[in-house]
Amino acid sequence: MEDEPEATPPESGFTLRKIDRAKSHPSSKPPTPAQRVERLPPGQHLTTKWPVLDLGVEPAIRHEDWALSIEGCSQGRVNLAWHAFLDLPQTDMRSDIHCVTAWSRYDNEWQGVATTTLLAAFPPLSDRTHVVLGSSDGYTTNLTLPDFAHHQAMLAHSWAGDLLTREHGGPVRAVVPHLYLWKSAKWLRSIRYVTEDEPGYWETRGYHNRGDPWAEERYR
Ligand SMILES: Nc1nc2c(c(=O)[nH]1)N[C@H]1C(S)=C(S)[C@@H](COP(=O)(O)O)O[C@H]1N2
Ligand SMILES: [Mo]
Repeated sequence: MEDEPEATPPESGFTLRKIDRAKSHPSSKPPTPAQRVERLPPGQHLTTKWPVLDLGVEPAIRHEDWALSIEGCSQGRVNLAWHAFLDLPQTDMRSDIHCVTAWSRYDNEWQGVATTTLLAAFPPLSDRTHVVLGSSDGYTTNLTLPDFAHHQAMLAHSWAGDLLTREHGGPVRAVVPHLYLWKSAKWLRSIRYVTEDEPGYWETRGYHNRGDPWAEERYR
């Protein structure tokens, strides 16, 4: 056995073609303006863990005991039990989440009911402009009707194929990924379609009323 390192073989037609392709490949050129579009909102850093943030009260709710109250819809007031909720058309969605405390997490896979599905099944009365989400821990958060109806917004019961854990808001939580995560109410128990804006828990404690991460709407 020789101890000499192997000599690099001479270029062949094959390696020359690969070298040409490498030189002309788009990723070796500076990004075009469209490619420069950022996925991470300003001031955020990426995490692969999923931190738990809440008021410290984590209600334990059995799925068979869970129900969602919907107020201000054309049916009046509706109480939707777990099985009735599962009977609504189900949606899988993948979204990035952005917490105001500056972590973001990409590619969360949610299963549940899209808010557009809920809005179609239980349409708000025509004078309703805002939505207030209420949770079993006493938490509330407010949204405009268009933000609630965003194409990525949903009421999720599962994450990555498993039922949501209690700490992340199971049985059902809101997921409104185009806004900071405090808008995504965990342990969701009521949805009120209302006629004027009603700032919620954090919105009355110094947080921004809307919370668009791309505009860094963190605080008032
Ligand atoms: N019911 C309820 N929902 C809540 C909260 C809360 O305290 N109670 N905290 C909000 C905040 S500030 C954040 S950042 C996210 C955190 O969700 P996670 O614990 O699943 O990461 O939940 C939001 N939804
Ligand atoms: Mo938060």
